[in-house]
Amino acid sequence: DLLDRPAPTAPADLTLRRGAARVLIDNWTGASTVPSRTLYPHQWSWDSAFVAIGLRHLSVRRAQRELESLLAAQWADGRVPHIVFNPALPHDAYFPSPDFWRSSTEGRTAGAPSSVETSGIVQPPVHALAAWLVHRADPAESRRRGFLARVRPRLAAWHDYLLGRRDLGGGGLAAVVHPWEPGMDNSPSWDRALKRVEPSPPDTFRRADLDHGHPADRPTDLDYGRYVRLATEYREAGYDDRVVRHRFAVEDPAFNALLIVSELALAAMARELGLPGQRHTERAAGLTRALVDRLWDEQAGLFRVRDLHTGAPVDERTVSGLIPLLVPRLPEHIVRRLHTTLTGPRFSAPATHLVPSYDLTGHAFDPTRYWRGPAWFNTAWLIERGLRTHGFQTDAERLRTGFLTEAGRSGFAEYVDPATGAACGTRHFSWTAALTLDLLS
Ligand code: 9YW
Repeated sequence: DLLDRPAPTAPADLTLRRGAARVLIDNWTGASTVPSRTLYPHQWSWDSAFVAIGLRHLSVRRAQRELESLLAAQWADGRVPHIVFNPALPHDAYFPSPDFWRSSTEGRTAGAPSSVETSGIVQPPVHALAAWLVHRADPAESRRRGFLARVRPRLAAWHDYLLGRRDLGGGGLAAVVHPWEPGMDNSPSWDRALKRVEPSPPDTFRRADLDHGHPADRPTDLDYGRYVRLATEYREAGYDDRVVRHRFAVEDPAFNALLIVSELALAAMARELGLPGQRHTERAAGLTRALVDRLWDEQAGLFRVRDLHTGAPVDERTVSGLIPLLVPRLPEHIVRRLHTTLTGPRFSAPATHLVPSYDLTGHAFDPTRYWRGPAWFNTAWLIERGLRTHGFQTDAERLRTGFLTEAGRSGFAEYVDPATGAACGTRHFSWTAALTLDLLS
């Protein structure tokens, strides 16, 4: 089964395992896991998917709950919101807060739930992959609780939303409409498109992230002004994709690669449930063709973001362009080129063996500022899986070892300097811990 990684051979590190489990226990709220008690105190969408992938090694029940609680906040149009707010927290615990998004009132036409407050944008679709891996961890328990039967229709509606309302380019890929959606907020890939956006004045919002994060590790005030403007415009259009003219609209390689792998997971779920799954296999094939046709850059040796306003590829090299290595049926020459790029001077960091979020030789490279250079653990996990999918066992093993070393040394940091492993962002970060557990298992 291509969706499963073979069991690693190295002996598990008990101290690391205990440390990682401690993070997940501390960050569990009763129905889901917060990415960080301080910096991100609510439920985040793709974080929950990565967390479930790790939690399944501690408690399959909790891993199921993690995904079920997120999916319970799904909108009627199929979107899975990027944040589900904890009503017990004060509004200034995080910005933008529920009174900024106003989902239950402003999102009514788009089908936002009335019983819970959420954001109005989305994050990468890792969820079906996560649900399938959670099922596989204990199929008997999953069947007993009817886990797949309950989550599968919601996951299918989620993908329908992405491939329906969000195919803004009309080429068969899902578009993202806010830099928070691909999960890589301040990636240099968005810089040019964001120049078209007039920032909201700084005195119209208060950045709660700076109460807990170092300004040099975080996006700038100018970035935030633009994030706020785009989210405000979406809200003012009722989050209705049929009405709004998205000022920012791009096709992101990682987002779409995750959609492909998650479509394959839906096909596997359908088979398991004795339902027809052909639709999902065909979709995965169509998406793979569209990904290659629209985003592959032969000369650069990686996938590029496409800006739907200019119709042109964005001239930046980021980790997002390497993540499609995850896709099982990628043309062989593309697999080879991706491997060369990954092991070449732009993306190989010999001291940590991790993968920087941005080209080490690029004009905007910054080793500590969020998605403009630091190495993240979720992207390392995805690339490790991609390397295994295509038989690069030695490279995968090196990345796995680097991951485990740096995750432990950094106290499960949010991200690290790729050259030194120095911890950046918050510590005790959930997906770093969860994916550590997964790579140890
Ligand atoms: C923010 C929670 C989220 C991640 C994103 C990451 C960051 C939120 O934190 O975004 O405040 O900027 O970029 O990928 O899901 O961990």
